[in-house]
Amino acid sequence: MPKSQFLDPNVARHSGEITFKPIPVNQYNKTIAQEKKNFSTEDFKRIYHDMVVIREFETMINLIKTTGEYSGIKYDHPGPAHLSIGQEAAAVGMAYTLTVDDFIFGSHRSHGEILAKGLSAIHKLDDAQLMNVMENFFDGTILKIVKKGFTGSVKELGRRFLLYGTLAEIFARETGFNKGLGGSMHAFFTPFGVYPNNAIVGGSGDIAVGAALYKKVNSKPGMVVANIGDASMACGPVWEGITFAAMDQFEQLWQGAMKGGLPVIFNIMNNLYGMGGQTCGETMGYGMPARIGAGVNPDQMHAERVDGYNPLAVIDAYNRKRKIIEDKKGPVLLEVLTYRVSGHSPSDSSSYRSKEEIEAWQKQDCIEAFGQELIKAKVATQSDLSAIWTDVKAIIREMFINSIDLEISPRMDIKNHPEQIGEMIFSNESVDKMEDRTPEVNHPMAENPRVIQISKKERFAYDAEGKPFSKMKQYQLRDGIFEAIVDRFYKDPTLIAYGEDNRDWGGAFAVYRGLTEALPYNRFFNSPISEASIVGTAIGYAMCGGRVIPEIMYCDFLGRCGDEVFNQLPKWQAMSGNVLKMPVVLRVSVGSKYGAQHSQDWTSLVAHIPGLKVCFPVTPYDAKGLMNSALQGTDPVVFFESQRIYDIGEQFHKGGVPEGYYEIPFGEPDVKREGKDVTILTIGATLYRALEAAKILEEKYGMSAEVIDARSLVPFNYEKVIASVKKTGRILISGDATARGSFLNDLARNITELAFDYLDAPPVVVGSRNWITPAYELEEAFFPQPEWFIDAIHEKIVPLKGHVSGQNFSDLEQIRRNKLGI
Ligand SMILES: Cc1ncc(C[n+]2csc(CCOP(=O)(O)OP(=O)(O)O)c2C)c(N)n1
Ligand SMILES: [Mg+2]
Repeated sequence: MPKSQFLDPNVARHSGEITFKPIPVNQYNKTIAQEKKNFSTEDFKRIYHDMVVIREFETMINLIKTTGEYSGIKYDHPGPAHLSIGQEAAAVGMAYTLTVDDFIFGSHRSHGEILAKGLSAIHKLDDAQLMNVMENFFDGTILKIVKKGFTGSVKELGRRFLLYGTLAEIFARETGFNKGLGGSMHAFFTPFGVYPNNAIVGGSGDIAVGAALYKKVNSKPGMVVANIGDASMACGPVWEGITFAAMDQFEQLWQGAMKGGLPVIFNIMNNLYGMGGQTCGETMGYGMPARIGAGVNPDQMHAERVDGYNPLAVIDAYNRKRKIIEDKKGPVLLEVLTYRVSGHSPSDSSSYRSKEEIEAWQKQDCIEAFGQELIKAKVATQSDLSAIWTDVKAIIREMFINSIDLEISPRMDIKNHPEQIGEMIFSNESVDKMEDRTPEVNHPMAENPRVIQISKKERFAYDAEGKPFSKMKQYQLRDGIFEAIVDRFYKDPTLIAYGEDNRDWGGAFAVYRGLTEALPYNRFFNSPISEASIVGTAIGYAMCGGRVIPEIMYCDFLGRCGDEVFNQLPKWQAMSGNVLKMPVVLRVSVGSKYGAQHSQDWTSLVAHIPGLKVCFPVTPYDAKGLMNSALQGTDPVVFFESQRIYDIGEQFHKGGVPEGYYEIPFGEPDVKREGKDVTILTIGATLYRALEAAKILEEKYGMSAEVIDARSLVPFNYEKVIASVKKTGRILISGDATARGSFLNDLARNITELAFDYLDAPPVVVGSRNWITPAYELEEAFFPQPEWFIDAIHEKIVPLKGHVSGQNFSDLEQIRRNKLGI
């Protein structure tokens, strides 16, 4: 139902002031003696142990990077290593209370967080559950390695499993947690609640929010922690993630069990530095990151700074913050103060900070200080602590030896299986629904006003005499997209859709009209104007097991979610070692009429990125069939639509657009008009101008053109195009993308190579000019027009008798334009 929230001018215009509550700073002040009632001796020792594991693990890698050996064993690790020596208490404190159902996301400096969360999960899982995880992960491959010759407990086995899997991943072994395709900066292990770490700093800022959205919408237990660096607090995705997480609608519009805030904690690991930039005093203005909470919402995100040099202070904060999350009062902002004693990376000469400063922090070392407190409180003796160190060093040494042995821990055998990485780029699955339960909807589909309205439309554009029905009567392209989407909403309970002005407005171009009536807020809602978080949250949502349709209103706005579209959406399936799936259908509308920043066709840009499927259907039949395929799959799809033709009827598929479900496979171009003298291959709405050109060619020059609609860009099957070229010997390729560096050129190159023997002339590309898109009234000078096709054929392929070109397609002009870069 449309919302009804009256905005009263008398209230809005009332004078007053905004007040802020104090934000707590390092207020924890309990002693170990006081904490004895909350922690057993074993608990205290476990905290110490977990910190020692991280310290020794990072020290090992530091030694390998700086001296080429550890514990007398030589090894060369050319890859990255962003270590967190000094930050152990912050990591262990963060992870200690988390359950296996709680997920953490992080960044490049996450070894400590992976180990802390992994150890916490191993402690919480019972033996049977833990064995089950280990036996089932990659068919027990890692378990077999760490079990060999080992006779200890299941928990001990778990610890070996965690250390080995992480280390093998860092060293790019196929036996690592992500088959060696993630590496140091991206390693993760979802069965322990460790979710992707991001080398694009701040990248987890919106992805983690999507994971929290998944938990909320699908009623899954647990919360999500986004571990973000203090310097990355400046990054767009972090701010956009916070904005998204703090939307009023969760409290004010979402209903029933869905009402209330997102279960997410932004955990700012404040080690006071970026690489070398000092966040307090130089590169940021917040003084303390916790301050930011004050500006976000009236709850001030329940922000506070806690002392991350004391693990108990962090644990105390997490116990309090969990209550807030369970009360559905999230999001929470927690600043955990810490210090990185190690360099940003092992090559760091620490030119940006003084020796005195490092030494001052080392004097208060979190592990040393905690150990002394344990001894003072008689919880442990020095020899207890020494025994922990001895034990940890021994296991790390053993796992190190195993992980560098090429027999035990081989790399991916790319020589013998050269396509192995290629095969991991897409999951190519066909899945009706991501979970088996009844989808939540407001009414039966047949009662939906849009569905009823569409049922009265003509599903083919022309009547029996070939006369077109009126626009209002025709089943339109937007109806095709709607039908596929609404069908999936009634099939897949995990499916959600959102974007700017999606709900009451019906989407900026009325594709979604009717969905507001059909779906509750928790399945269909308006997002903030925040393209990064629209896509980023969708990525997090899909990673956790849901299916999602984010929407970007204008293609030009893709730049605003560049990182999400270029680095996140396409890469995580392969980077995870195929642990993750990515069923995200990103709808992108290509504009026209609105000038330079609202009319760009960026299909080429997206097609360039490995890991994305890309399509651009331009008929109602194709739009419905391809959307059905996209929504049946488990791969990320960028689904382009054109604002020129949302209202176009079906002119090609005889019998009209079927009412029932059907799929059009990705990658299959479609012959929209048969011909024998020249092939015209188009991408997007250019099809209709190519058909006009074909008509002119026929009528004026007696030339019969075959027009092929690419429909998909990635994947793309060339066979049908080659078959056409075999017949015609000529091909012109066109689309609305600016020609330079375009997918059009890619098509031309491949066709040249694949059909060279059949071509009478090189393939000709007719794209848009390499300019800004001008105002609507001047668009004809920019986008390919029907006459341009004729001119290009005349000048570059075969002279047309009596034709005088309007456009200059001569070689000289081509050289001139390229010289000028236009
Ligand atoms: C988007 C992006 N910009 C820059 C970098 C290079 N870089 C890697 S780590 C880092 C500093 C990050 O500082 P912070 O967020 O405080 O995390 P810390 O390194 O202190 O753990 C920078 C600039 C990057 N990886 N990603
Ligand atoms: Mg930092």
